Amino acid sequence: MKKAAILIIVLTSFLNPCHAQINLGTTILQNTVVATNLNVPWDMAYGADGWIWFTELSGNIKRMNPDTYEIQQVFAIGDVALFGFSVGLHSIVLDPDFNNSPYLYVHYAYSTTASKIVRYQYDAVNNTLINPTVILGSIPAGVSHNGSRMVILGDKLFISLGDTYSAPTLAQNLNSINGKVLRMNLDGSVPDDNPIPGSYIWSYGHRNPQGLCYGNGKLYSSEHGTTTNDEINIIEENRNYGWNVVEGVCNTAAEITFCNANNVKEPIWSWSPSIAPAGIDLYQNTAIPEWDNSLLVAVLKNKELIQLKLNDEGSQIVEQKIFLVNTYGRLRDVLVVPDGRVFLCTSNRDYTGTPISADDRIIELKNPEALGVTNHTGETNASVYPVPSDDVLFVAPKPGIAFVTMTNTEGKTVYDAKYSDKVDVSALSSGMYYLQLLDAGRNVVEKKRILIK
Ligand SMILES: [Ca+2]
Ligand SMILES: [Ca+2]
Ligand SMILES: [Ca+2]
Repeated sequence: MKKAAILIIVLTSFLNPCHAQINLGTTILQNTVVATNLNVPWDMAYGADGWIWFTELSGNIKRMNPDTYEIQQVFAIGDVALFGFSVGLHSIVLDPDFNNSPYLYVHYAYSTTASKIVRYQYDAVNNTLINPTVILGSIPAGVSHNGSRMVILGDKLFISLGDTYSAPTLAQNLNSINGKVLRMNLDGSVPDDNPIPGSYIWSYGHRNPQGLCYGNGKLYSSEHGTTTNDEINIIEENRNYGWNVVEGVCNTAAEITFCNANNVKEPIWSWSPSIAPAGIDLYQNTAIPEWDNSLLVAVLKNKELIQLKLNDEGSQIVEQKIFLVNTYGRLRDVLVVPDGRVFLCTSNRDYTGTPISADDRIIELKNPEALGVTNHTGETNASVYPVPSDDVLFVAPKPGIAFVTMTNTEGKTVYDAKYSDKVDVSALSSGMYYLQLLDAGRNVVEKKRILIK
């Protein structure tokens, strides 16, 4: 082999992002491309069935086994409209009790002027989706700024919707559902206890919120600004988030007047110039200790992953760190799975991306040293196991641990007892929980997100 050829091979393998790492100081994360040749994966959601479900812009609904990385095409939606700045099939969310209540919800455009939220039932026998039911139809859509992310809390579905791009004043119009975060019952009806009687509106004054996640008792959202003032917000009931009058914080004379008159809620973080933040997720796991209690943000325009470290209450951002700049291209979504691994999806085949031949991709980030992370041979060195569990959870003894507590995703304590190596979880409904190990003074020593089957 010629020297030049060897040099090219050496350089290629050196530059190959498949083997990239992120050095966090103590923890060294291993990055692995685990899926290739996808077409604008838009939203990823972890299911109680243990699979990572995701959408592709053109209408595909797929799921990936997070241990073997096998991908299954579950369904293709037939009436997705593809137009504008990458409008098509957007968000997906699964019923938290998916194993007993096998429903999922998707949001997509079905014409160049309208989108809808459709519920499907999962047919596990045939591994397909059946019984589509329109939960909310005729949502005005634009060539851009259609949101969207969804979160289910208890028996309520939240969705973030944009201002449709061409009509920014809709965000302040309480007769329009655009530029809003909506809250609805799972059958699409308006909850009796919404702030405006008969209206889906939960919060308003949003431009294009493309990120939504829940934790710390809070609903967090990312939002695209104009050329400045991309935002991270904490979504509160019946609050005005300013757009199209206020951008970022209330700091000009006109903004201050408007903010005082309209009880405007300012962002907890903003970026200027804009970076185009998309999907977000909350990292609450000791598998990557440096990231514990942080928002992770997938960034499109600046092609990076951002960590926003939160204070203990989750009410403020205390530090920003930026990773993977120009490593995988545009990032559309980020997903934290219960064992503490993080998955990213690229958006390089969208209207403005510059794809490589392997695009689009899903990338796994993991701490190989972490407890509780199953390795590729299927062995586990977990301190809490089995995960998922449906009966008894074993908690390995650890010095100084006096109490074990568990809370559900809404922050309600469902288990609180003196330490024992066995926690009976048979009475808990399936879904995501936080398990905390406390010392004698009830200080949290370790916290894990776990899944009950
Ligand atoms: Ca997601
Ligand atoms: Ca705002
Ligand atoms: Ca401002």
